[in-house]
Amino acid sequence: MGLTVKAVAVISGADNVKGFIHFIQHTAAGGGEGGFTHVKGRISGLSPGLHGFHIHALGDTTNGCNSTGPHFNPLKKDHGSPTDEERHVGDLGNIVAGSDGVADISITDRQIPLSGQHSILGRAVVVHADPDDLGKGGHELSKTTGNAGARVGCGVIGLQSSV
Ligand SMILES: [Cu+2]
Ligand SMILES: [Zn+2]
Repeated sequence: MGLTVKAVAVISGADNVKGFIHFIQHTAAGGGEGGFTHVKGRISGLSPGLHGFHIHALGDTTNGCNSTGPHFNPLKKDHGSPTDEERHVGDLGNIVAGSDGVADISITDRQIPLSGQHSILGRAVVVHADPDDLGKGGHELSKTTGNAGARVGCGVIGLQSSV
């Protein structure tokens, strides 16, 4: 079993959007290929339905979620779905809020480590007003943002005790 690193983001934003997102990195034994990060949490205060969900490049919330920069994209690729070869590192697809406005989140991804060159620590996780079209909507923003609309909630990803 490899090392574990933990982080957390406290989500806040427009209206009543709030929640917690936990990140647990499972490093492959020996530190090589095969590690993954489990993203788990709950966000409330959303409109029912799909909401784009991404890691943005900056942990700067001085102007709310608008100052968190673009999607984290160290490999200079186009926007896509988390399962696409062509995707931003920060592309985590959509989360789904129920009729009560609550989204329960559980995502496993191999491109968002909490250590090393492409670490997401100190960056922001952002939830959007609209669905992410995963790069396939044919809109002028599809290949950069998935045309997911306003940033309704966000939080900076900070290191958490791994004990
Ligand atoms: Cu986003
Ligand atoms: Zn993207």
